[in-house]
Amino acid sequence: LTTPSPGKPRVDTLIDGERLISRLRTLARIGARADGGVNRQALTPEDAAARKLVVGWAREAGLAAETDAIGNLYLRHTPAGADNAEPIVSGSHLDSQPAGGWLDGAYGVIAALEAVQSLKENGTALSRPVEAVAWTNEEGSRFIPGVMGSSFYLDRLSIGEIADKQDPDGVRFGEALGELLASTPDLPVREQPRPIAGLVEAHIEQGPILEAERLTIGVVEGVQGMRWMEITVRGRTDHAGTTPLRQRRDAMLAATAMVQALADALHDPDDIIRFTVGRFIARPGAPNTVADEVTFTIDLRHPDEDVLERSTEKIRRTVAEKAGACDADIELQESLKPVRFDQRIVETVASAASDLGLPARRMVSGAGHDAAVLAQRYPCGMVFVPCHKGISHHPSEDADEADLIAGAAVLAETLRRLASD
Ligand code: HGY
Ligand code: MN
Ligand code: MN
Repeated sequence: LTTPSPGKPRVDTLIDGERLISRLRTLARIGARADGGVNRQALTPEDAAARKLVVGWAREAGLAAETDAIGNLYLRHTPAGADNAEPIVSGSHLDSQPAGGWLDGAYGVIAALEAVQSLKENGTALSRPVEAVAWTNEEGSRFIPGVMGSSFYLDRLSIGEIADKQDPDGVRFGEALGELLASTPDLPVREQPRPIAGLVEAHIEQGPILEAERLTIGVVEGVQGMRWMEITVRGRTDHAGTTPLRQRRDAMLAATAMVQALADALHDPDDIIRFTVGRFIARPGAPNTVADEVTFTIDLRHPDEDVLERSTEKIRRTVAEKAGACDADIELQESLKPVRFDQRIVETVASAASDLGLPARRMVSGAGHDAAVLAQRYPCGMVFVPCHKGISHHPSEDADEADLIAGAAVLAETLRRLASD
């Protein structure tokens, strides 16, 4: 896999690959599904168990562990004399999709822990602290929106404004957060987010490019833009047997007509626009009662902000046109502009991969990440590794152990270079 030249860094000396894989396998057991996937949704007891496991490993490694008001984890190594320098940070998320895999998010947290711990154990000379982070609720699959922990860190979101958000079972975010924080009573809570010098996130590609080109490392130059909306269609319940169709205000027929019309309106022959309706809930949900309320989600993605803006206008027009006798409204729940990562960090990732003798290419991320949030204010970058058939957000998500180890070594070498300036 690697053809390091003499005097160059080596994958097997930068990190402990066995420890990385062993921790990933142990973590995957928390929220394990019978089909081999993972269901460890944000702020569930499984999420709390994962946080405690990671904090335990960090403390065993002698790292300083802290949390904050939204449950982000900060696991820091401060070299002698570097106390007042802003840290170089690396991390991702521990929460998963309901039918997710063992690597989305978890890989970035465990690779960051491995990199920070190895830099400490190797006694690497650094002029900055290095810190591994786990951001709360990146996925947004249980509590909308996603990237909550990283957004809170940047003051893009306050806990007060989301405390009453409910999950599909009606559980309040504020209540679930209280239980999560109570699960680690001995963790110091940071009152204020602290500035950082830069951030690098490791992640599986969640797409097919690296595997198809038989490459080991993706040097990520940016992340495409993303918007989440919730459409609510309101009609009237009626008896399914006695109510003539001409008198109905059928929210189900209006909403299904909208979804098809939206797919047609946003059709992109170049297949760059990503339009997804992932959740569609009809109430009251009785077979013999006309639905009076349907809510459905839209996940819209594209690398160009103007296209996102024009597509959002098309969505507004189409929803209004197809509402018929019903009322319809659109709530914009999340909006992340396309991001170009910091050139210096991108070049550092590229040269670390090259010095480690790893085949790599530059690319843009189709998936969203916490690094795209942090990049609104701080220099950021990402390291990708291939995943099998590009599959993610699916129980069969998987990757080669050698690639996972190589990606963590590139991360460690990148952090070393950025924290040695
Ligand atoms: O939705 C995303 O792109 C990320 O995987 N949560
Ligand atoms: Mn992820
Ligand atoms: Mn994900």
